[in-house]
Amino acid sequence: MGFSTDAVHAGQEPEPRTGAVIPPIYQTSTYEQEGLGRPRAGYEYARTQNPTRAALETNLATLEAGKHAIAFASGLAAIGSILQLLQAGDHVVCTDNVYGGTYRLADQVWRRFGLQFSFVDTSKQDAVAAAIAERTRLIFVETPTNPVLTLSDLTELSRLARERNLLLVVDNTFMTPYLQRPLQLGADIVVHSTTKYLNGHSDMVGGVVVLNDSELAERLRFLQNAAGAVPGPFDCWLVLRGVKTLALRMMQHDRNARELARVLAAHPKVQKVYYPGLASHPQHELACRQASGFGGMISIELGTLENAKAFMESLRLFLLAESLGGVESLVCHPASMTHAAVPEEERLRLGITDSLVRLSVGIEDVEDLVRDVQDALEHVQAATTRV
Ligand code: P1T
Repeated sequence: MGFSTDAVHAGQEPEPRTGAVIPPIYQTSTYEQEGLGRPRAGYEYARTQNPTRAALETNLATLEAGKHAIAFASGLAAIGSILQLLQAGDHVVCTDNVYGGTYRLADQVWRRFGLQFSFVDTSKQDAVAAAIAERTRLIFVETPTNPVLTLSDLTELSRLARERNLLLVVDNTFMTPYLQRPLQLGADIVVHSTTKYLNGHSDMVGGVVVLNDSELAERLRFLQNAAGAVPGPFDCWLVLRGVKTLALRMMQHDRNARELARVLAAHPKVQKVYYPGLASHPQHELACRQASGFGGMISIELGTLENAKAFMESLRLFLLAESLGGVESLVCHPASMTHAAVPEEERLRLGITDSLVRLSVGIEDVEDLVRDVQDALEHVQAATTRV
C-alpha cells in the first residue's frame, strides 16, 4: 500500500461490535476476567494492553516499515526505554547535537546508573569509529540534529554498526517516516517523539519505538509494562487521528520551509541559515539522497542575543514556545529553552549560540509566514560581519 493509504488504514479496521470506523478510545484501566486466569479477550490490565494503543502501534510500525512498534508516554520515555536495554558499564556513542532533553537524560540520569556516553559528531564516520570502545553497545543518532540540522549518513553508520556488532538507533522525529525511513537504510531501531509531526496538532505528548528484531521488541514490550511509561488511550487516539494527514502536512511544512529558508538566506540581517534544503547546506547532497524532503525546521543566526530577542518578540504568527512539528508555526531560543541543559561551552561548540533562533515552520499560507518574518527582521540590527 502507499504511504497515505497506510496512514489512514493500518491498524484501524472497523470496530467489530458496532462497525465504528474510527477505533474507540478504550478509556479503561482494567478488563473483566471470566474466571480466575481467564481474561475475556486476552486483556488484563491497561498498563500491559490497550486496544487504542495497539492500533497506534500497528499503524506506526507500518509507516516506519518495521515489524513492531511500542508506544510510550513521551519521546524521552521511549529513548529511556531503549537505554534500559543496556547494562551498567555499557557505552553509547551519541550524536553531540541531540535534543537537550536527550542529552540531559543521558548525562544526568543514566550516567548515575553506570552507563557511559561519548557525544560525538556522528556526521563524521571517523569520529564515530574512533569513539567505539570495548563496552560500546549502541550508536544513537539524531539526523537532522536539533537545532543545527546536521545530517549523519545512515547507510554508512548502519554498515559500521553491523561490522562492530552494535545497535544503530535513529531519532527520526524531525523527518518522520514520510520523508525518511531509517530501518530501510539499515538502522536497527527508530524512535520518535510523537508529540511532534506524527501527532501534528500540539495537543499531546508521546513517544514510540519501531524495530524489526522480534527478540529486542519483546524486551522493549517487557519494559513498557514493567517500567510503566505508557501513553493514555486518548493520547494514542490523538496521534492516530493526526497521522492520517501526515503526508499532506509534511508536504506543506516542507514546501513552506523551503520558501522561507530561501527568503532568509537572501536577507541581509540573517547571518546564517541552517536548512538542509538549501544548496549551500554542507550536506545538501546527503539530504537529497537519504530523505525525500527537507522538513519544516530552520535555524538562523542573528549575531547577538538582543537581535534574537527582538526578532522572537516581534513575530506575530510564529508563537514563542518549546516544541515543534505542529500545524502552527513556532519559534524557540534553543540556548535558553530546548538546550538549556547542555553546558555552555559545549553549546557554543555546537553552534547553539545565544543568538541562534529555531523556527518550526507550520502549514499556514507561506506568504503570511514570509511577511511575519520579514516584519520581525525590521527590528533586528544590521550585521557588521557575516558568521
Ligand atoms: O518531548 P518528548 O515527547 O519527550 O520528546 C523528546 C524529544 C526527542 N527527540 C527529539 C528530536 C525532540 O525534538 C524531542 C523534544 N523536543 C522538543 C520539545 C523541542 O522543542 O525541541
